[in-house]
Amino acid sequence: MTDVPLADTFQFDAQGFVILRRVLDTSLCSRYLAELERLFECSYEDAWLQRDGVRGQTTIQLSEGQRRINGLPLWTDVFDDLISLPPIVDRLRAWMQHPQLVNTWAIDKTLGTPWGGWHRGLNPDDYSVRQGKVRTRMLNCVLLLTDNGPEDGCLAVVPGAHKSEIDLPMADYRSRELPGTMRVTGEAGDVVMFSETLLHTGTNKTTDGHRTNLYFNYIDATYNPAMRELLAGNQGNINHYVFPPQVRARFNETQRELTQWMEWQRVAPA
Ligand SMILES: O=C(O)CCC(=O)C(=O)O
Repeated sequence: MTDVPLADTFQFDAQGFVILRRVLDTSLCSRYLAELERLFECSYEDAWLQRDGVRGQTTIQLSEGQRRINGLPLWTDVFDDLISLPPIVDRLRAWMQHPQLVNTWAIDKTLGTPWGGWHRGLNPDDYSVRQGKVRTRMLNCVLLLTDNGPEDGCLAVVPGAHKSEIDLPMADYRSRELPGTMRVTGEAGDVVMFSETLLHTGTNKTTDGHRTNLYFNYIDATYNPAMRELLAGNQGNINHYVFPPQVRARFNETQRELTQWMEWQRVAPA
């Protein structure tokens, strides 16, 4: 583990996010894109979701032009290295008490994808700084596999709103920018790390081609992911959060450490 530059910690605290440039090279991005294309073409039985009203399917058509797949390491080992990339892991450990991976997913957008809804994974009281030490109880790492230009359906945030407790009438801001919105743009290979207490959304895509990102989302070990999803009415999600022992067996030490909570989950045999 190397020391995270103080400037990064300052920026993460001030804005609620940082952008790490050129973390993945072009050939890696192409490899990941090809693997995602293969995974999007597969079918998933999701038999455990047949109960009425249980949400959390593996693949979801989010809207016209927009696909999502959840639980990536359940279906392939191609993305495993992303759990232990040093620049990401160093910052997770600097800005969280005890980071543990929960959900992993990919979103692919094409022309016509509409705006998403503004949201945050946790409330601002789950973000704090004490004696110079940042603690966010959920931190999302977005890996850009294609360029994310301002019209490509990029992520949008309100810098600093990870601490904001002022409630706006959100219905007035459907499919449009909140005051102070910033479009988070970058090139293929860049990584955005943001506190999930930050207000964020995905913007609409008005350009040709694909905008494809990976999301590796971490929570603090003191947080119970099963109860979080149960209370939110998304209890099916937990099934793609937990990797069975045969998946974790191929992990290196860092990857195992960052998924340690899964050892204590009882899962059905694959
Ligand atoms: O990149 C995007 O389109 C937004 C993704 C997002 O906010 C989410 O998956 O929760």
